[in-house]
Order: sequence, then structure tokens, then C-alpha cells
Amino acid sequence: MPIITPDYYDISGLLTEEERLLRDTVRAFVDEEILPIIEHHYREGTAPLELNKRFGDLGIFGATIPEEYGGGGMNSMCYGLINMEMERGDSAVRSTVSVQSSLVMYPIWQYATEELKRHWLPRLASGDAVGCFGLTEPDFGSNPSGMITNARETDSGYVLNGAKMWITNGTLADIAVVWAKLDGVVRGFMVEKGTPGFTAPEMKGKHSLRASVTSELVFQDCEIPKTHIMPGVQGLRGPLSCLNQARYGISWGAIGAAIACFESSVKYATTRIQFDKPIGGFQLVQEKLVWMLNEITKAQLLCWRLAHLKDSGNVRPQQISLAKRNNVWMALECARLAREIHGANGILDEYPVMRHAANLESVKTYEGTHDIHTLILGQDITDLAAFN
Ligand code: TGC
Ligand code: FAD
Repeated sequence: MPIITPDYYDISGLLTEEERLLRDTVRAFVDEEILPIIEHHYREGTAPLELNKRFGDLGIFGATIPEEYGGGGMNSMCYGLINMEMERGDSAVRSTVSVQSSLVMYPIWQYATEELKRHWLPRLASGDAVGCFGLTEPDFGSNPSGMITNARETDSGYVLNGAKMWITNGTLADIAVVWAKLDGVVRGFMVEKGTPGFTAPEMKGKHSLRASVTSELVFQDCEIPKTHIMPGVQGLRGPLSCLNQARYGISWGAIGAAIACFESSVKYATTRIQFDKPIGGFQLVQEKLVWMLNEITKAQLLCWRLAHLKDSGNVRPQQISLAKRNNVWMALECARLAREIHGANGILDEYPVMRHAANLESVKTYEGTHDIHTLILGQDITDLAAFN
């Protein structure tokens, strides 16, 4: 029997029964509710919003947030497994999970006032509310410290001015976590949908992550109450601490996309006949499948260990950078190899590989580009910064 879903080093055997059960539940959910509709959404360039409440019912949003705030109270392994299974469906649905859980619920839980935590976290966990995270600006992507979006304090609150770009779910969001400078220091602010002076137009024309909404956030004398600053953090380490959570999830997610490409490739290679035999019987095709299995297995082991480091409280951001950098690169290479194995059929949406390949181009760029993670690791090795 061919290997279809790779678990070559029995990572399943390293999971607890609860972790396995969760993985299998999310896997079945993706098979039954995401795979049948995702190509349609991708083709139309629409987000599967109907899934948000289902994610909430399944406890997928805010998996690691404490239960008293409506979260799942789960460990990092569970959060990783959720991301992996989701991205086996599509990077866009994993993006929705990443943004809601790591980039919206996490900073609210860590840094917002108790009142706003109690108000927003249960709504975000249930999928009744959607959030977004605004860090990137048109002129400041890899270098967010240069951001020009700013806040001015008034008697009643703060006035925001500036613009964010490339913001996942911005147009849909009921609550935006926005990073802006107050007296030259980066601070976190919570801006509710409909606040006068705040608009979030959708960006169009993407060839990648087409089943996800990406937006600008525009602030023109946008006044928010005093309570809506996040008192718990100051400086760039606020948004970067959230990115640690999301980059960790993406490291797992990328494995899911790679597995989808591997599964499709094995099925195709064992059934497509050329020169009177299945193409999987040719050495050059086998070499591609072996490369994929090899790299997926290494990525799985990396993430398994990373989850334990994270839950022990000993993980360093650079270790997360290594996993994000490696696993997304590995998944994109798998998608490209899968496209080759599928021949011309590889460009059709009857197979998932081109969609994953196009999505992974974004995943390689967001949450810190591949090269920015190279520089983070280069600095860690040499103690010399090469950013500028
Ligand atoms: P630097 O001087 O190194 O650090 C500034 C302060 O931050 C602290 N710090 C961190 N804290 C927590 N976690 C980390 N990973 C941290 N890295 C640094 C640092 O200790 C310092 O703290 P303090 O208290 O001393 O002030 O900062 P820098 O300006 O030199 O920047 C470093 C650099 C380039 C690595 C950083 O800016 C970076 O990572 N750039 C990439 C930007 C990025 O990843 N943007 C992502 C936007 S969000 C997104 O893409 C969402 S996609 C959503 C989806 O899934 O759909
Ligand atoms: P730039 O920073 O302009 O980089 C361009 C190129 O130059 C890259 O190859 C980069 O590696 C390279 N480069 C830059 N600096 C250096 C250097 N010092 N040394 C060597 N090479 C360098 N952001 C959010 O805040 N919230 C979101 O929800 C969000 N969602 C996104 C969704 C999608 C679909 C996409 C594509 C992006 C999203 N982003 C989001 C933005 C994302 O984080 C940025 O695109 C990313 O950080 C890179 O910034 P940039 O695109 O401006 O590229």
C-alpha cells in the first residue's frame, strides 16, 4: 500500500490521546466542511465566512487562551495540530485561525484591560466577532519600527491618524488591534468597527490567499476612548510577542499544506500511466516524493520539539524563526514538486497543488519574510545585526 498521509517517524505515537483526538476531529472537519467548498471560494476570491461560527463551536479560536475567557485552555501542541490540519485545507482558513487566536485574542488577553478582555474574548472565541491585527504599513513592512501611524492623547481618549496595509480580515473585523506610536513609542490600541474616522477597504487583485480578505485600515482623526489603549505593553516587543505565537502556528500550518501536496502527488503518481507504467515507478518521480517525505518528516519533528519548548516556557523567538523559515520554505518546495509530478493537470483546480503553491508565496512573506528570519538567525549566531 502506498503511503498517503505521511507520519513516517510515528509522531502520532508521541501525542497524548487528547491531542490525537483533537487532530482527528479537526482533520475530519477539514475533509467534510472545508475541502468541498474551498476551490469555489478560491476561484471566486471570497472568504468562507460561513465557517467562522463552526470554528467557534469546535473550539478552534483561542485554543490556548484560558477557559475563563472563553478560550480552549489547550496546550501549544493542540494549537499546532489545529493549524496543521487547517492549512491542509487552505492557508486562508489557517490564516483566519492564526489572526483570530494569536494576533487578536492573544494581545487582548495579555495586554488589554480586564473589562475589554471580558467583553471581547468570549465573542472572538465563539466566532460571533472577528478581529484583525494592524502592524504593517504601506512603507513599513519588514521594518515596523519606522511606522508613522500615530496616536495623540486628548482629555477623553486618543486620536489615531495613519494607514495600515495588507491586513487579514480588516474589512470584516469587529475589532482591530492597531499598533501606533504615542509620543514616539509603539502602543497597542483597540478600534471598534464603525468608529468615526476608521475605514477598512478591501484590497483586490491577489493571485494568492484568494479565500481570505485582505484590507487597508485607514485612520483619519479617529477618536477612541481612554480605555482602548492596551496598558500592558509598550514598544515593539508588544506586536513582536504576538508574532511569536502566530509564527509558531504557521510553522505547523505549513506542514499541513505540504501534506496536502504529498497526498495528491502519491495518489497521482500511483495512477497516472505513461510509457506503460505508473509514473511513480520512475526513479525521477520517486526522488521527488522522497524529498517531500524527508522534509515533511524533519518539519514534523521540529514542530513537535518546538511545542514542548514553548509549553515549558523555554522557547526563544529565534527558535520559532527557524521553524517558520524552514517549514514554509519546505512546504513551498513540496508544492512546486507536486505541481511537476501532476504535469499539466497540476495547474488545474481539480487538484490542490497550485492553490497551495500560490498561497505559500504569501505565507513565505508574511509574519516576517524568509530573509528577515534568516537575518534574525544570523544575528543569533554571530551576535551581529545585518538588518541595516
Ligand atoms: P529590535 O530592536 O530587535 O527589538 C525591539 C524590541 O522588541 C523585542 N523583540 C521581541 N520581543 C518579543 N518577541 C520577539 N520575537 C522579539 N524580537 C525583538 C526586543 O527585545 C526589543 O525590546 P525592548 O523592550 O528592548 O525594546 O527591533 P528591530 O526594529 O531591529 O526589528 C527587528 C525585526 C526586523 C526582526 C522585526 O522588526 C521583525 O520581525 N520584522 C518583521 C515584521 C513582521 O513580521 N511583520 C508581520 C506583520 S503581521 C502579519 O504578517 C500577519 S499575517 C496574518 C495571517 O496569518 O494572515
Ligand atoms: P518589504 O519589507 O518591503 O520587503 C521586500 C523584500 O525586501 C523582501 O524580500 C524582504 O525580505 C527584503 N528585505 C527587507 N528588508 C531587508 C533587509 N534588511 N535585508 C535583506 N532583505 C530585506 N501585516 C499585518 O500587520 N497584519 C496582517 O494581518 C497581515 N496579513 C497579510 C496577509 C497577506 C496575504 C500578505 C501578503 C501580507 C500580510 N501582512 C500583514 C503584511 C506582511 O507581514 C508583510 O508583507 C511582510 O512583513 C513584508 O513586508 P513588505 O511586504 O512591506 O515587504
